[in-house]
Amino acid sequence: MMRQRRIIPGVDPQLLIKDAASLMPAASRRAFLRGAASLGALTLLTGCDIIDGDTAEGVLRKISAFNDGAQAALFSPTKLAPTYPESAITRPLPFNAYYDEDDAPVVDGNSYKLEVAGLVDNKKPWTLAELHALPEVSQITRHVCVEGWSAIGSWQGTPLSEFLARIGADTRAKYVWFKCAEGYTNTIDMPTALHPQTQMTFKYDHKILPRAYGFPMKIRIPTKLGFKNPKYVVAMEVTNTDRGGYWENQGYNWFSGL
Ligand SMILES: Nc1nc2c(c(=O)[nH]1)N[C@H]1C(S)=C(S)[C@@H](COP(=O)(O)O)O[C@H]1N2
Ligand SMILES: [Mo]
Repeated sequence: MMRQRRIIPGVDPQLLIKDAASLMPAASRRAFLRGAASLGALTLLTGCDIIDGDTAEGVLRKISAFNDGAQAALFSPTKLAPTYPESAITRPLPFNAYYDEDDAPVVDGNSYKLEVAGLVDNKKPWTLAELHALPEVSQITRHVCVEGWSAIGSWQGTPLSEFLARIGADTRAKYVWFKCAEGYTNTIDMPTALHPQTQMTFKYDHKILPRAYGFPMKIRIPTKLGFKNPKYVVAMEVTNTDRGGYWENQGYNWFSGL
């Protein structure tokens, strides 16, 4: 069970999801049910935080007012996730993990080395100074947690595709697997790894990534639910073997796209 459970009081999330799906236009419904038919995905679809004062009826009303084309696009693996202006950033961005914030790993940036393994030409580990010298891009996107909350944040780093090119990764491989300082793990598919918005992130809101958000490095994937965004990443492996992940191994939908 995740640490925070935020649902509409008195409402069974599974029933709400079922009702919401039945109201969706056909194309959106198929994509929704194929992907993460979760409170998190509903949150993104309704464009509001369904835990913040919304009623089940309100959510269902918004769903029934959908524009089919626009909503179907949200689930496409090739489309870009929506981006937002600075003024839309949620302050503060919530912390989330399977433990309390005080128990978040403390990684020493001076001795940190990112281990690189698997189907790559160059397995040399990367120091933080070397990683910080990579070209920087920025995104303001919505982070959607499967538990039914979302928040808009500002992340800076280098496209993961850029890093994979530099280490000579075999991009015909099926997966990239990540290992985190406290033991959390996560596998993503290669198309997601190469998606233009998938970012190897070193900064939050233009400042060095705070401990809460994954210092020294996290993978930011705005097209995936929050749990597919590993924080405190210490190793990555390019592989043809699906090694699963912390939540995936406990039954969460593997793809978990938005
Ligand atoms: N290493 C690690 N990464 C993790 C988690 C975790 O427990 N450990 N939790 C995931 C979940 S469920 C969410 S919603 C996001 C929260 O990221 P944030 O604290 O930056 O908002 O981190 C994801 N990545
Ligand atoms: Mo999450």
